[in-house]
Amino acid sequence: MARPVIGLSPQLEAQGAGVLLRHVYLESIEGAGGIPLIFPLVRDAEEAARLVSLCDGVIFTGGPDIAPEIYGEETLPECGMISPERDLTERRLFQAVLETEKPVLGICRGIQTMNVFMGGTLFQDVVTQHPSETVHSMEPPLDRSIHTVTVKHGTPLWNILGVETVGVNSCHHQAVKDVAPGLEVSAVSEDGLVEGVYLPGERFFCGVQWHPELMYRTDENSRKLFRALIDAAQPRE
Ligand SMILES: [Mn+2]
Repeated sequence: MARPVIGLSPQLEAQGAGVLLRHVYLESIEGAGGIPLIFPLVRDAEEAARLVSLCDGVIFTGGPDIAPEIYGEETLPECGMISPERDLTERRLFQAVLETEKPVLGICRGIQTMNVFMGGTLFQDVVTQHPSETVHSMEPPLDRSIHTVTVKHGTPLWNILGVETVGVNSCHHQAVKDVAPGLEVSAVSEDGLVEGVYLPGERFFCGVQWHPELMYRTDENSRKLFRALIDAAQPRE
């Protein structure tokens, strides 16, 4: 069987110095049997559609905060660094992905990308807007569980992981607030934050707030998630 190609949205270095991506994303895709391909900054819808057409699946990766104006909110002082170029690139890529049936996985910022570009909103700062005892911005090492999430029975995520409670890492200071129309919740943290979403239907469309790529080497649940993406992305003749 041909190995599926998985496109990844890039992290941008400050002041346009370059694009980069933590290597664990690539290792996780390769480990699960896929071929990773890092996207460039995308100039327009045509470029986005062409790039997506070259891939069998897409991952929206972690990164800085999404500009609150995109979901119609004033920027609070607690909002972090934003990247307008990345917001634009991912808006174009996400629109292109939505026009296909290709499998898509959103990781950390990626679940927020999915939610915002489908019409949802974010907590701009979890600590001030959703205070709790649960640590969502953990200190390194990041390849360990810091809180649990409850996986909703019967959701695609539950079908993939086969468990109702999973320990996850957590490196986010923002989170899904209002879930976008059309999206459904698949996982909730112990303090009630949305940590997983999906689009109902046959297609693999999964967002998670944690970082399975950072736990790929040590955590079977993380490997299951990447394998499920690669399975769904398998080119069909
Ligand atoms: Mn968390």
